[in-house]
Amino acid sequence: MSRLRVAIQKSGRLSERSLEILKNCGLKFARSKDKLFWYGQDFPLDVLLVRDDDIPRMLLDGVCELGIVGENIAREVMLERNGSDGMTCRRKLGFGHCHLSLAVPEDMEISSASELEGLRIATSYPSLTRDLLAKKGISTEIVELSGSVEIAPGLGTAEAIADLVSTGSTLRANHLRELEVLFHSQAALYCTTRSIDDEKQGLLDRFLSRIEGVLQAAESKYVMLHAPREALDKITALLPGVEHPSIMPLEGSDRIAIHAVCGETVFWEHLEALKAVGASAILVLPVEKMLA
Ligand code: PRT
Ligand code: ZN
Repeated sequence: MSRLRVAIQKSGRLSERSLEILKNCGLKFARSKDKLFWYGQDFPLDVLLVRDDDIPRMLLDGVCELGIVGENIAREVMLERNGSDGMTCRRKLGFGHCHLSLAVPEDMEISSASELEGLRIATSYPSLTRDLLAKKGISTEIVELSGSVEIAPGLGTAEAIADLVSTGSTLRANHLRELEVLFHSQAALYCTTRSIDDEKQGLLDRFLSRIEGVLQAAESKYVMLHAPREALDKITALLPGVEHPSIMPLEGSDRIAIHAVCGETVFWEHLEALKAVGASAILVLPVEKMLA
């Protein structure tokens, strides 16, 4: 019988959330002694726990059919391998947000990326940086470093850097200033584009539909409220991400009950606006599972 393989980061910023998504898909695993391979017990999907940098290459080499990795790394490897053949991004996952930014020493008198023309840029993302700068018509010398990129200007190995930033505190601690964001990144689910047999394809479709359900449920809220019948249109328009709510009459009242799954974040402002058009008894509940 066919089995699928998904590669996720073994230990690092993406590990916990990647595993949480798999567990929320209802998957249970038997862990191997070396903890690098987890066997899926009630769904034929096994997990490979590896360094994040290895995930795109494993997908491209056909070692696994699925992988959860930062778009920054996936794009870098895809460009290294001359394009995106072999893997495709199926779904952004809404965590691991960061951006690849150009940064320069605080005291460097420069206001735009174009002024970096001909200078040296240190980065761990040489292909991505070269590609993004080329798209802006800027040609620079790329100095590839595997880590501690932020110390390169201080050491004199480069005039500027292109590195991942989330809070900006690493840049500040190294007296660097963010000049321009080149690329926004988050964790994403990548899928092989190699042809797989029908049985595997069936498993893949089932898994993708579960993941979609998990992610949609995480983004959704179930809203229940009472309202005057004539306010139905206004209420529907105010419920974020809702087109067709369920309507129920209330015994012995001219008011109705409205239930709806809101596909977008429900803020206090939404509830206040609903109340202002006559809604009462408003309840907002989390959604645990969804299957379209
Ligand atoms: O061992 P392995 O190779 O698997 O892990 P790793 O150390 O290479 O990766 P890890 O766990 O640090 O990051 C995994 C992924 O998380 C990255 O590929 C990004 O997609 C995402 N991510 C999100 C980040 C950051 N935020 C981030 N801030 N990756 C790295 N950083 C680093 C950045 O390189 C810089 O050194 O954090 C520093 C900047 O952070 P701030 O908050 O000071 O701006
Ligand atoms: Zn890594």
